[in-house]
Amino acid sequence: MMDWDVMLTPYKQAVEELKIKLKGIRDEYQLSTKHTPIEFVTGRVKPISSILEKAKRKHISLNELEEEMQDLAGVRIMCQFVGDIDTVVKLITSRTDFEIEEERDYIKHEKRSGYRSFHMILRYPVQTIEGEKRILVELQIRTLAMNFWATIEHSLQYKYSGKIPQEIEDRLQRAAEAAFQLDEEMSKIRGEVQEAEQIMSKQRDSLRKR
Ligand code: 0O2
Repeated sequence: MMDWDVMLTPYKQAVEELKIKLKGIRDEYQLSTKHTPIEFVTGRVKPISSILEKAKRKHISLNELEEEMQDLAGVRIMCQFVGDIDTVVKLITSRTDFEIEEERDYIKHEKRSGYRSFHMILRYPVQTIEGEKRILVELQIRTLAMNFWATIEHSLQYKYSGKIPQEIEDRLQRAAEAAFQLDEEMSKIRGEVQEAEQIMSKQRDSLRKR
């Protein structure tokens, strides 16, 4: 018999530790004058019912769960702009407290559903009373617009038990395109505002020098 509490304890620990570390990055940015690439962070350990459902669907046996189900521990970072995702990926890559096992770029290569997000599989060391345990954690990095779409699509998947009617699926794909356009427009607006600010600050500097 699987003791879920014992098995999932290091995963809970990893999620809590990573949430604190990532919120720490956000706090550091907020104290500086720089734009914060992390808007907010969430995390969860996969509920047992979802683990069992996914194991069945993907033919994963319970004894290979820890290596084969890479999202038992899941942490999500939300960003304001698409460009922030790159900044976060670079920050994560430069860290020395875990390793990166895999990257999946569903932003460049969006899923058929319309899903967009950047996934990183981390090998994270948890200190347990039995010694160090190096577990897998799935980190999802996405914009607020990507998160809005994914959250609603996910709850519809649940509502329709994974069999969303074709007409709704088509509309969700169009909604994903609208979310993409929204991200593009927000980045453009931000770029133009920054440009205008730079021009104004240069003008102020030259007026001061006169
Ligand atoms: P949860 O906890 O309910 O979110 P698969 O599960 O077969 O799609 P795989 O190999 O496990 O794929 O890895 P993948 O696709 O890199 O990551 C799986 C997780 O990404 C999912 O977890 C979702 O959180 C998210 N995701 C992937 N595709 C979609 C999608 O089309 N729509 C939404 N809303 N989210 C997606 P789970 O397993 O669904 O678990």
